[in-house]
Amino acid sequence: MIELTFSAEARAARTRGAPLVALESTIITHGMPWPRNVEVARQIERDIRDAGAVPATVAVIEGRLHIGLERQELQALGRAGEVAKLSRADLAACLATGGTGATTVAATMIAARIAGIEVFATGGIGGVHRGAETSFDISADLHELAQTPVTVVAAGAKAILDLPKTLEVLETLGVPVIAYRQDAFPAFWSADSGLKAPLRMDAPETIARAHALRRAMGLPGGQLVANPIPAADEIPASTLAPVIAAAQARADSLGITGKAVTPFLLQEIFERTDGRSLTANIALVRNNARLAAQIAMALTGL
Ligand code: PSU
Ligand code: MN
Repeated sequence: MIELTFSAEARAARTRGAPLVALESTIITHGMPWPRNVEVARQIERDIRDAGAVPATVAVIEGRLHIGLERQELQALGRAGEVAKLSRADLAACLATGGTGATTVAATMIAARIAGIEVFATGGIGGVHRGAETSFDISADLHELAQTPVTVVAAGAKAILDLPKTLEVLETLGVPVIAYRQDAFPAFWSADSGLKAPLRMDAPETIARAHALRRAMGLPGGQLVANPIPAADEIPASTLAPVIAAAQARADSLGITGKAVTPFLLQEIFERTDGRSLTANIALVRNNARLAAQIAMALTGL
């Protein structure tokens, strides 16, 4: 059996049956620059506490799967330069070799399931990349949503992706895609991708009920809650479109492939928007953390 290392806070929450929200660590190590990344990670944890739930940031440290990080562990992870990016394929290998790594959406969902945590907040999930018809680059996050019963709150899929194809794959895999309080599927830095989301819900309690019903029916897989970025923080899609196209062209010309693609594109967009993409990214993750806390609380009330 796998031995989990709980933070003191997460362990106490489990003991008293308090609502927990899992958080990923790849956005700390590969999505944001030091030292801002650690400040933001702590802020997100505070947002979850302020909303009435308990945060559990997931990572692998020296071969141990951590559910919740102590202050100094989070600090060390955010500061370390070369940390592995762990998805479904890498998680067990990293544990077996005593390695250290940050968990993606897919790997965090796996860890959350093992730890009995049903709700998880992040920025944006991975999806089908542009040009996937030749590169075959489809994030393992989508397959994880199809098999692991965790409700993931994200601001849609990152706008660097091919969003229509991402929605098609989610539909094929039978993943409920639920837009929160709007009809449109959000596009990470913008609230509206121009695509309609397959489902819409307006209350955390409804999302919690749907989650519980899937569990009662024995359905594998989770739900994707697509929570739009608050209007005040959004970057219009028209501003971003040329930036994303230029970043993608650069990635293509440099021959970037595999798990390097997403971090490369995010860094390019950060530079090309003078950091505005990061400000928006932080706002949307905080917004997702608050909603995830509400869903987790609603679930414990059921
Ligand atoms: N969102 C961000 N920054 C990130 C990611 C998401 O703002 O770094 C990470 C998440 O961990 C997500 C991963 O699971 O990118 C997807 O990577 P890939 O496309 O290689 O599956
Ligand atoms: Mn990929």
